[in-house]
Amino acid sequence: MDQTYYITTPIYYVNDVPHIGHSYTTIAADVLARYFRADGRDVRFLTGTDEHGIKIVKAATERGISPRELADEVVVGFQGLWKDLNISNDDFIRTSQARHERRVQAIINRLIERDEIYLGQYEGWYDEGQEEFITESAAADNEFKSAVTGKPLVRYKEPTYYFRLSKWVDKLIEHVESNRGFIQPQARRNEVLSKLKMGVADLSISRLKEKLGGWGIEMPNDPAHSVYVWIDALSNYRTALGWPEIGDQHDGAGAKYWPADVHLIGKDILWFHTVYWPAILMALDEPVAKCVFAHGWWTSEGKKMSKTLGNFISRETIAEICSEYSVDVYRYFLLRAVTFGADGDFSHDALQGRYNSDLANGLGNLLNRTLNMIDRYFDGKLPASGEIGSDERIVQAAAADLRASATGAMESCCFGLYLDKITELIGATNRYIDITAPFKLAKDESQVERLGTVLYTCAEAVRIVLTYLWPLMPETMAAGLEQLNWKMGAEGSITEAAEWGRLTPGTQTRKPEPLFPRKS
Ligand code: ME8
Repeated sequence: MDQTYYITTPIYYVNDVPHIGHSYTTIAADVLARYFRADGRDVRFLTGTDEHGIKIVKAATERGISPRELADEVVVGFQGLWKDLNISNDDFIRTSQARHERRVQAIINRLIERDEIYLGQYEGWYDEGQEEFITESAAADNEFKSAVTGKPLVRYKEPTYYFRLSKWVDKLIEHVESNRGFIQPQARRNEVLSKLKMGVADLSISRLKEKLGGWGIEMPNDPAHSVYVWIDALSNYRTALGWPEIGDQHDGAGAKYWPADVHLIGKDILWFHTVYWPAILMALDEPVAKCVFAHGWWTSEGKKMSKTLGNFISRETIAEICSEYSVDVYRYFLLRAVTFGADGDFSHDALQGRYNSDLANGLGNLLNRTLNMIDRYFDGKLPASGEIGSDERIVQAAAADLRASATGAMESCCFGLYLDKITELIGATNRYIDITAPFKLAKDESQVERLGTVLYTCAEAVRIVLTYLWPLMPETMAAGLEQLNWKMGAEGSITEAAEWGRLTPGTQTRKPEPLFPRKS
C-alpha cells in the first residue's frame, strides 16, 4: 500500500479577512503536500474555515448580518486566495457543514459515554479574541487584558460542561517527553512541557447557547448548551476524514490517513493543539497526530500588521505583490526569508533583494547561461558527457547531497535546510562554469567533447535544482524544465527524477526565456 501523508492547516476564523499570515501556513503546507505527492505518497491536504464562536457572532452583529451570511462571505475570500496562490488542497472543511457538526456531536457523545465530561459552573475570565478561558493568575499577570490582542478580558459566569483534562496531564507529559518529534521546533516543546508541569485544570467545553445567539453546534446531551468553539474546531482534522463513522457516506479516509503526519500551525495556537486536542484523543483511546509544527509570526515593514498603520497585507496586497513578481516568487520568498519556526518581517526591500540575488542572479542566470551555450555551441541539442573528472564530481556530489537530504528535510519541515542544499548546488554549478570556462573551450575545436561534458553537467545540475524547487514554485519551475525539454512528474517520483544522468543526450532544448528578469 502507498505510504500516506496527511497534512493540515489551522481552519481560519471567518470574522476577518485573509492575510499574509494565513497564506504563510497554507503555502508551507502546500509545498509539503506537493513534495510528498511528487514523491509518490498518497497525500491528503486539508484546510478550511472555523465559523463558530463568540467573535464570529459579534463581528456579524456589528455588520448587521447573520453569522452564516458573514461566514458565506468571508469563506469566498479564503477560497479565492488559495486559488490565487495555487494551493492544492484536497478538501476544504467549513465547521458549519452538516458533515462536521454531526461528527462533533458523535465525538461529544463518546466522551460522555466514557465519563470524560461533567456539568459544572464556570466563573472566570475569557479572551473573546482568542476564544480562550484564562486562569485568574494569568489574567492578573496581564492586567486583565488579552496577551495577544490587548483587548480587555470578559468575565463569564455560567453553567458549563467540563472535560476532565486534568486527568490526562501525566499521560500528556509522558507523550511529549517520549516523542521528541511530536512538538516542533524543540523550543516550543519545552514551553509546553514546563506549562504542563505547572498543572492544568479541567476544560470548559460548552457555552450557553443563548449567549451565542444560537450559532454553534448543540451539545448532544443538552440543547441549552453549544460546544466550545475550540473543541468544535480541533475536531475538524478528523471529521473531514469522515470520522467518527456515523452511518452516512464516507470513503474510508478516516482509517487511512489518521494519525496526521503534521498539523501545521502558528505559534499562537500551540497549546490548543498540543494539550487539548491530544487529551481529547487520548480520552477517546485514539492515536494522536505525529507532529505539531508551530511556525513564527510575520510582521510587516518592521511593525505588527494593522489596518490603521496601513501595513496590513491583505488578499489585495498579496495580489499586487504577485502581479509585480509572481505567485511563485511570493511563495518562495515566504519560505526562504525566515527559518521555519522563527518570526519574520515582510518588507518590499527584502523581497526585491532576495528576488535579485537568489532568483534573477542565481538560478535564472544559471539556466540562461546553460541554455544559451547549448544553443550557441550545439544548436540547442544537449551534448553527451565525456569522461568526468574532479570538477564534475564536485557538482555531482552537491546534487547527490541535495537528493539524499531532501525527503528528510521535508519530513521535518526544514525548508531552510532543503533550500540551503539547493543553493549549494546552484553555487557549485556557477563556480564550475567559472572554473571550466566553457566559452574558452568553445574556441578550440579539439575541446568539443570536453565542452559537451561541461554543458551536460550544467544542464543536469540545473534540472535537478528546478525539480526540487518545483513544490515551491510549480508554474515557473515547470516552465524552466520545459526549456530543458523535461516534464515534471513524467519520469517517476521526485527522488527518482533527481537521479543524476536522466537527461538524454541529443534532447532538443529551447532558447532561454528568462524566468526571473532582474528588477531595479
Ligand atoms: O486561530 N504570522 O484561526 P485564525 C504568521 N480558528 N501566521 C499567522 C499570522 C501572522 N501574523 N496571523 C495568523 C484560529 N497566522 C483558529 C484555528 S485550528 C483547529 C483553529 C496564521 O484565523 C497562523 O497559522 O486566528 C495561525 O495559527 C493562524 O493563522 C490563526 O488563524
